[in-house]
Amino acid sequence: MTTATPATQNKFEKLKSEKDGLALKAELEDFARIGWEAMDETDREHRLKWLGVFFRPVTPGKFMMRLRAPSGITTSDQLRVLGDIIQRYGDDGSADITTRQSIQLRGIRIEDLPEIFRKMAAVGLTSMQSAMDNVRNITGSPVAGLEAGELYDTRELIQELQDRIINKGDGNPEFSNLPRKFNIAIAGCRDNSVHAEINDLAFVPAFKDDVFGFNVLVGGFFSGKRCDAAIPMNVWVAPEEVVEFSLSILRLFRDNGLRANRMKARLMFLIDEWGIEKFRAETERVYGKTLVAAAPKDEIEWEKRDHIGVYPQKQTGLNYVGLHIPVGHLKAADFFELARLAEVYGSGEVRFTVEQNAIIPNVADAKLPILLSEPTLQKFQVDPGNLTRTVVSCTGARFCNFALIETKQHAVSVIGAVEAKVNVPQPVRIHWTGCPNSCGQPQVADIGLMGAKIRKDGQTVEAVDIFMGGTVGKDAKLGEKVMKGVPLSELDGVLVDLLVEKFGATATT
Ligand code: SRM
Ligand code: SF4
Repeated sequence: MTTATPATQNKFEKLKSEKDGLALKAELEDFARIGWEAMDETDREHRLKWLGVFFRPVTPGKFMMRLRAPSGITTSDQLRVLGDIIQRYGDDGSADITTRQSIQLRGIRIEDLPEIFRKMAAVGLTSMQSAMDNVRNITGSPVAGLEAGELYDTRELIQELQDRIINKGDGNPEFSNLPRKFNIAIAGCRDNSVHAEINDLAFVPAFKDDVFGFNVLVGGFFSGKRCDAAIPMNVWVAPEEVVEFSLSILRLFRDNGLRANRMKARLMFLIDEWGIEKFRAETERVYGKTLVAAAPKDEIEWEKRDHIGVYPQKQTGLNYVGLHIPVGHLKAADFFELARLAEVYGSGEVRFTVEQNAIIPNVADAKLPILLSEPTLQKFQVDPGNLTRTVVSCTGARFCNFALIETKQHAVSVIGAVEAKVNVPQPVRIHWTGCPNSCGQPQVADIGLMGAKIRKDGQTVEAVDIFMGGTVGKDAKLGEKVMKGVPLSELDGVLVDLLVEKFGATATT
């Protein structure tokens, strides 16, 4: 492992070398007993994240918990447990669907953690290694196994890879000290529903000599200082090789990734230093098998879909129903209601998307009209307006101390105001992110809004930088900053103008 000498270690390398975050698993009962204020500060503010538990400086004592939901899949039993966990916190208890198809819970009290972990384990939920220098939720098509046009059902592959990385939720010290966070996506669909290009390691469907497999992309990432799309590695792997191949890349990154400067510790910086040829050769060495060259073309050939609405499945007589969840925000009652709908109308499963929405699969034709007439579908709509349906937003200032602006509430109010002023002929994807870390992925949006602070009339005010030109699906491309420092108070007017000029919007009468 390339480690800096203690004198040159940054704060995070130091805290990792002093004690593995996974060690906190054995200390939860103690923390519950002594309370958050008496905890060691480094354990509380950093190492707890190895268990997926985040101290929130904005709401001290009310922790956030980031779960894992491979391919975004959950069951009604799991949703009820999640609702139950946050319900006891009243107004403090809430949750959000994340831009990696997972769920974050809010309001968590440290004294409840042992019981929360027991309840989650009983229904197969885990938050293990979902943050800090670990592998994040592995994304996959949210309609894997459901849609006729898919090339490969990636669900088992993604679950198996997660199980190996985090030892089925028990935690795995083999992968608990990476140089930095690591994102993996596996696409078996034709529309790149996972945003392959913004992951450190991505698999996209490709046929090699008529055999199905995946071309491999590496190094995609966003950060406050640099954003890059993933680049082809010139490797093709068969489905049965994906897990071992991924573990080899993780081992290579763990042992060789740059660690001195956290701003330069993502996988792309190692690729920069070595060049892609050496990176490939070193992967081959760790993998222990000759790597096959990439297939000449991949099979991503559709526009990216948002999965909102009613769609027939490949299983005759069944449909999946995509519900729009405004900015992905959920309360306890919403979890209970989603669980009920999934059980009454579907197969008890609910899936989450990277657009922070929910899908109820396996709804029989005969049950569709009754589901569509449920009052909840007024709130979680199947046919929202062309702007509302595509809004994505990161957490923002309400809970995130990096945020330069509040995001989710502004997203709802600004987009509502704009939608009242113009008719937009097609969906326009608008992504909000509270700071340059880009958790809300403004670079993949038609219009990306990144929080900023500016001086106006002698006052500091909330503003956004505007990104445009992000394309998704086939030939995905990152958008770029086109305007700086638009005050939030002027944003709806600026958006109306952009929508009219660039997206064919017309004024409502
Ligand atoms: Fe993120 C840090 C929230 C997806 C890039 N991100 C954070 C922290 C943990 C900062 C903090 O401690 O407050 C945020 C927690 C706020 C909170 O209370 O919720 C946070 N990131 C999120 C989520 C919840 C945004 C959302 O509303 O959906 C997403 C959780 C995904 C998940 O389920 O694991 C989330 N973050 C992303 C993405 C998008 C993606 O993965 O597709 C990115 C850009 C892609 C990437 O990572 O390459 C992203 N987050 C960052 C970064 C910049 C990373 C870097 O290399 O510098 C940070 C800052 C850091 O890690 O130092 C960050
Ligand atoms: Fe927080 Fe910034 Fe990420 Fe938004 S983009 S969740 S404000 S770190």
